[in-house]
Amino acid sequence: MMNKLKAVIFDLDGVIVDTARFHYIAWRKMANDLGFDITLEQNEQLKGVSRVHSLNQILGWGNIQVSQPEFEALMRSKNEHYLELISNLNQEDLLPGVQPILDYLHQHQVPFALGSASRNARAILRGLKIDGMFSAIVDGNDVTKAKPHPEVFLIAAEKLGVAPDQCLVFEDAQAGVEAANRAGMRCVGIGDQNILGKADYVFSDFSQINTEFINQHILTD
Ligand code: B16
Ligand code: MG
Repeated sequence: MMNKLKAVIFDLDGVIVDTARFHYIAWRKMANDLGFDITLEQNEQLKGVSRVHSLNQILGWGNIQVSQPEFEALMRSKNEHYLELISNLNQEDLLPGVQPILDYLHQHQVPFALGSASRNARAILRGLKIDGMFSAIVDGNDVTKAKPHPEVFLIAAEKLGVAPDQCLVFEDAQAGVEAANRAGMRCVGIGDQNILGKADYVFSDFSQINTEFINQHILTD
C-alpha cells in the first residue's frame, strides 16, 4: 500500500481560482500599449512563473528592450491594472470542487498551505474568504527563486512542520509540477495530461477530485 501523507499544498492561480484570464488582460493591455500583441497560447507560458520572468518573456516576444526603471514601471502599472481587475473577486470565484475539499481537510484536521508564485496571493485569499483556513501561506513575497525551483514548496512544508515527502501538491502549471517533483513531493496536476504528464496524477479540474482520492493519499484520522 502507498504510504499516507500528512499535509497538502495548494497552488493558487489555476487550482483555487482562475486569475490567469486577468493576468492576460493586464499583460495584453501593456503589450498593446507598447505596440504588439500577445496570444492566449503565449499566456499559457506565463502560468506559474513569476512577475519578473513574465515581463522578461513578453518583452522578448515584442523584441523590446527597456531600462531597469522602465521595467519596474511596467511591472507596477500592470499590477495596478491587475489589482483593479481582481478587486471584485469573491467566494463565487472559487473554482468548482475546491470548497468541499478544503472543508473536508479542515474537518479532518489535515493541515494545508498555499504555495503560490503570486505576490498578491494573500489579498486574493481574503477576497475568496478562505485565508483563515490555511495553516501557512507562502507566496511570491517569501521566495527568492521562482518555480520550477522547489523553494516555495519547501518553505511551505517547513511552515507546516511536515517533511517534503509527506506533502501532496496540487498544481496547474508545468513549472509548478517540476517544482513539486524537485521538492520530492507527491503531485496532482490539474489540467491537461499532455502538459502535466510529469505529475503523479492528472485531473482535468478540481471537481474530479473526491474525498475518496483524499482518503487514499492523506491521513485523515
Ligand atoms: P503576481 P500561481 C502565478 O500564480 C501565476 O500563475 C502567474 O501567471 C503569475 O505571473 C505569478 O503568479 C505572479 O503573480 O503578479 O500576482 O505576483 O499559479 O503560482 O498561484
Ligand atoms: Mg498556478
